[in-house]
Amino acid sequence: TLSEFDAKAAESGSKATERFKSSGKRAALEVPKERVSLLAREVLEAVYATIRTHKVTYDEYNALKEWLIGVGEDGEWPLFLDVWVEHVVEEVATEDRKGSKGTIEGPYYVPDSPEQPTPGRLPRREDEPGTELTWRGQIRGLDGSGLAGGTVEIWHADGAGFYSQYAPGLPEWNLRGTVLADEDGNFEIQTMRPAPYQIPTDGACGKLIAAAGWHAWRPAHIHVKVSAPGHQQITAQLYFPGDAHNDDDIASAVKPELILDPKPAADGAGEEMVYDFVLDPE
Ligand code: MBD
Ligand code: FE
Repeated sequence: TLSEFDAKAAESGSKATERFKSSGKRAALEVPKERVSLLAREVLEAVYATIRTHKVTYDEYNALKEWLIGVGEDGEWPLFLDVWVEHVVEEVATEDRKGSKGTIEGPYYVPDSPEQPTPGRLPRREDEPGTELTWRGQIRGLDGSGLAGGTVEIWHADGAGFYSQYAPGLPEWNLRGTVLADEDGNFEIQTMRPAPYQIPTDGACGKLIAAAGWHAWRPAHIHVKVSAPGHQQITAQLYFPGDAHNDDDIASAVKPELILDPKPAADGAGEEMVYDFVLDPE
């Protein structure tokens, strides 16, 4: 039977699918015929090699067919791709970057979150559970100078592991906001420490995880998109030291440079941390 958590989590897949379809991302590029042919052929050759090496049976082929149908029915293509494929796309896309490390975007970004002044606070419920977290940082260029006009879009799960707009019952912009940095690139934002995140266990991705004997966890993380005029945007996630899943993230998205160093807040309320971003020029 499904726990309340699983039942809620299952909705997130179809929402992520609908959002991707209306995001315009897919229409951004017409992939040339030669490129499609090359890539499709190589992926298929890798599948043939696996079938031959491991003598895949008809029963296994039909299990795969059923499972792939289920990924679509459950709306979990964004989840599947972002958990098991995006990290390599991100690695290749950013290999020439000289500034700060980034990592995958994942399936739960929502553009145009409400703007927050600095110092500011992410939108949240009055009784938002968890530990207060204050993040101070600066957006700089490669030469070390603070960048004017910068923004930090932030989104993260709540203390129970739920993302607003993907789990029911949360205010629309809960724990999502766009922080406006000052003219020197400095920003300060208050939020709550997120919980570790378990990907939905009741959909096709969960079935794969259970059938393979894997776990479904991502370490607690804060998503960000850092921008400044004339500079390349960085998409990243920030992690907390000591999380049990920093070393075995199901989405393979943790990098040592992205692990925070939070300290008890000087004024006594929760924790505080400093984390800066260095952006490459466009
Ligand atoms: C998440 O919160 C996430 O960040 C990723 C990459 C995949 C599933 C859920
Ligand atoms: Fe996430």
